[in-house]
Amino acid sequence: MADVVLTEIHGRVGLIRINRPEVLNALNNDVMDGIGLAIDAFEADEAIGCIVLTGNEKAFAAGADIGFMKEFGYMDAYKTDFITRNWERIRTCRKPVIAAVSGYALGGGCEVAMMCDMIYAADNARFGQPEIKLGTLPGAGGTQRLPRAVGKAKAMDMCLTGRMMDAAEAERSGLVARIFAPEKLVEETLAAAQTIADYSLPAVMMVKESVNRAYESSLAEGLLFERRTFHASFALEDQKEGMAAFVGKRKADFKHR
Ligand code: DAK
Repeated sequence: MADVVLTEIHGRVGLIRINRPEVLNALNNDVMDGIGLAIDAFEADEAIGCIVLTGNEKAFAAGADIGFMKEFGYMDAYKTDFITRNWERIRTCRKPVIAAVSGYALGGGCEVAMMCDMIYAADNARFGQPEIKLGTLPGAGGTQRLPRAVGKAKAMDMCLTGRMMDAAEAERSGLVARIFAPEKLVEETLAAAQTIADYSLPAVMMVKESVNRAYESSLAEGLLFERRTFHASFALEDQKEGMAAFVGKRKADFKHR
């Protein structure tokens, strides 16, 4: 059986590829465990500064594996903490994770993309939360992250009708950061990830932590968190190097300290 999750290293970027093309990359425990293990390894590796999660040209992931969950009862789901155990690892990663989405990102696939720090999409990308058509609802953050990304009106529309949003609408609505041609998606995402990975890793982690606060606290609390983190950045060797390099009109040589 082929590995359902593949990894590659490109410079300071760790690439994770979901690999179940026969079922449009439907997500099961093996896939989610594989993504978690890959993140564990890239997070522990000092030589990695940014992570990219992708699928193939036809599908990022068409959702959780429907065949696997169709016979589940409430007790099975509750007692085994269904999917939650291995679905939270992307959220807890402290290095930036970029989703590179081509083709379908539906249900759990859309939710996994939204767990990442940002989404770059191919122009053929289709996003949706079609769980309503299956008699259920998004269970991995879709009803929470989608309204934060696209606003209540579009989130309600997507979750209640189960319709798909194309890449242009997703970018217009704030779900997607940038759009590329499908054949350029991974290359361009890796290039952006490399740019991020070449900056000071602790500064990058502070930016990620600080922006995420915007979602989880009031403006006053978020501003205080940002201010304290900004102050803390003056303890970085890389801050001294970055500013000295600017004044000296040379390229900064960050040591990630
Ligand atoms: N699961 C299993 N198999 C899938 C699949 C899925 N989600 N999506 C597609 N496949 C399989 C198809 O069954 C088909 O297999 P064969 O018939 O060839 O054996 C193969 O992939 C190719 O699919 P199609 O023949 O259907 O391809 P089309 O191009 O005609 O259509 C499609 C593409 C994406 C429109 C269609 O496949 C589709 O509607 N797929 C289902 C999309 C969907 O409903 N996704 C949401 C699933 S529910 C949780 C976390 C997450 C979740 C739940 C809980 N917790 C943390 C608690 C998530 C739930 C979901 O995602």
